[in-house]
Amino acid sequence: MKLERLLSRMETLTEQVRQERKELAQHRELAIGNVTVGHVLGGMRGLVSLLCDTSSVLPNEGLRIRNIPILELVDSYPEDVFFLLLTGSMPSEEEKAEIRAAFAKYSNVPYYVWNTLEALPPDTHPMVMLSIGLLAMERESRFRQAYEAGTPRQDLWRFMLEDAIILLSRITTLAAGIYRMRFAKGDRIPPHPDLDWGANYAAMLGLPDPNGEFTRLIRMYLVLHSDHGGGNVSAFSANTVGSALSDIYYALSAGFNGLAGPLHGLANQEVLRFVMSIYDRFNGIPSEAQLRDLLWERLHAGQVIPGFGHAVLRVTDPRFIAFHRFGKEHCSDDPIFQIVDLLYQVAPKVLQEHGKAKNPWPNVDAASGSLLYHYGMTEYQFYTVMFAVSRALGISAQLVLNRAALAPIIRPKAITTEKLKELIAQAQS
Ligand code: CMX
Repeated sequence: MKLERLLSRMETLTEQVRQERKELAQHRELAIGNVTVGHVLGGMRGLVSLLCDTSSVLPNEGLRIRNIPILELVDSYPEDVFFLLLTGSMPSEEEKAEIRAAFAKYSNVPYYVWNTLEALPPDTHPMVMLSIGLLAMERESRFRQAYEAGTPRQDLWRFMLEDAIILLSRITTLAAGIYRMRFAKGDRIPPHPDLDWGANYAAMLGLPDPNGEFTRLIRMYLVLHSDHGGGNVSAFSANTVGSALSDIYYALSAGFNGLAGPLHGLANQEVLRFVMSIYDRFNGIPSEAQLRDLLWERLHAGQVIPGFGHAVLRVTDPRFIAFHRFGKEHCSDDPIFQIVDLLYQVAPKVLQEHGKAKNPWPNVDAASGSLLYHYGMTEYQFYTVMFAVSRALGISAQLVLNRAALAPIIRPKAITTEKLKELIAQAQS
């Protein structure tokens, strides 16, 4: 694998990170927060207990990748953002060429993966196909082979990086192949070695793109979804699996299985299903009052408003802002986008009045699907695969960095209800 420039950057970075961790470890007794009963009952929400340097999510601002606000990266190429996630700086022109070539080099998916996927029942969810496709390729993991050959722990990050590049190189081919197979779009379109990662993906999906707008959307989509800190379900699950020295195929598949949940990545599918149901019910675009009544109806029925709210964010998600701007510019006449736009105006007010959600503002999933739909990707069961392909960038970078830092196995301690009651009684007496 010809990655001399990236490898040399990573060698320096690895030394730095290990030195930094050693210095931090000298303060291991310093408390940075309290664990409360609320944390134990509330899915650890707000409990600071993970280290993640690829990106951070600021409640009042949103995502920063290596401290760069995400809105400053919307025109970047996703493979350059992978380089940024991994190393902390944008690649030079030479480094860009190197990473682009590496992402193109391994883009052919082995035949046995297609055979495995073709054997599945035709109504299998595309996320299941993606997860199975990745696991089927696990036999090729260079990391596992290196581990079995007795490679010292200090050097394993190199093999995690090789696996990451091969996997990223292939995942767009795999995802596009799943799209065409699952939704009867015709033969698979082979990867084109001269195209950048995003353009290649757009081309392999095979949707019409006469003026390159869809390709631009895909590149932006891949960047916007690339990472979101370390505590979200998919990143946390993948890193937990990776911390047991499972290779990237096991780890990413685990993370994606979490992404497939409706409270996480599947929300973009749910948003489109919801928007389409609004369109069908009103035979077009509802009035503001009609939409407000419908949202209340949903809340009274104990259902969430998909695409709104967030576990960390307390403002409109900047990723939503980027998609919304793109929609305003390119699809403002599309009724599906118009309903998304109307929801943006009405839903926050309803959620505020309802008073439960801590964040009434739209998240990334509120607009992304309507844009894919506009360009002909009407099969919304596929949308979480789009999300997963993008998130593979950030999670892979996190997995490589955790191996470079020699991060230990993740093993929090659980407590029984009985013990919790005992502690509460003690505190009260
Ligand atoms: N509609 C209705 N109720 C909502 C809501 C929404 N969009 N968002 C939050 N609430 C409710 C919660 O269900 C919770 O109710 P209970 O107290 O009855 O359990 C209450 O408000 C408080 O929740 P919260 O602290 O504001 O939010 P959480 O951290 O518990 O959950 C999230 C965050 C994203 C799961 C939630 O906002 C939600 O379900 N949103 C809709 C689904 C969605 O868009 N998910 C995509 C998130 C982005 C991603 O991770 O990919």
